[in-house]
Amino acid sequence: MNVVKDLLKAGGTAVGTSAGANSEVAFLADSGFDFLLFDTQHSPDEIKSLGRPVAATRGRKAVPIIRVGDNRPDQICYALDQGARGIIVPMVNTAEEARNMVKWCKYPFEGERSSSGPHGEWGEFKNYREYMDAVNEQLLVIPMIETVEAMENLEDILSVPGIDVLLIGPSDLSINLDVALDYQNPKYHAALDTIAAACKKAGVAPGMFFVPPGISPAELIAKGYQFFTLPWGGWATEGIRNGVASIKG
Ligand code: 3PY
Ligand code: MG
Repeated sequence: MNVVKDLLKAGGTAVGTSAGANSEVAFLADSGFDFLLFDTQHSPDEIKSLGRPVAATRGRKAVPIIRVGDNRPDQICYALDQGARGIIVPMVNTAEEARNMVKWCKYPFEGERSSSGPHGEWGEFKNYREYMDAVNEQLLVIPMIETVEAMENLEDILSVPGIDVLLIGPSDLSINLDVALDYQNPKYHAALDTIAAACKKAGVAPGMFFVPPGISPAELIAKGYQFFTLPWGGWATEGIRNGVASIKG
């Protein structure tokens, strides 16, 4: 019911791309990506404007995931109500913040999510309890690790039940490690390795919001990373150019 969840559990790699309210969502969701990441922290999109684009993923491969602007119950509730099948929260620095995130993502009695009826694509259920249990099980809960404080609390954060992916904010992490945007710095790579090792021990998938310049997807996968986004524009342009050239010569 959630291909990303199944992929990660099987030790595979989930590759997604960024999408927004004005993206060609149906096209992107059928292009082979495992998930589409709708960002509301660093984009002009408001969470409540994402209902239509998220609905456009229904029946298609890619799972819609929304990044909210802050770790707040209202923001997480709005994103879930748009039909998100995964929630990303930025700057989760402590175990308590991670516990709150999980609590606001899950229906009772695993959490405190408020009900407004089924939203999104979760399948058919005998009754509402079965639906809520399925969503609690299938929803991707993805806190972001972006600060030194979060690095110091890494194991505590990872011990919180219900976390599927621990997602690095590549630029914020580099800034907070005082190696701003220096993605080749040994200190940066040491942090990536520490996070990957801690995730492996905890049975949580390590992820990167985007693949930083100068680091290849293969390098990330070799480090154990299982979840990241890649830009799609170059591939689309090349494919369309080839298609048009095949007709016009
Ligand atoms: C970061 O690089 O810090 C992110 O959160 C990606 O937007
Ligand atoms: Mg960030």
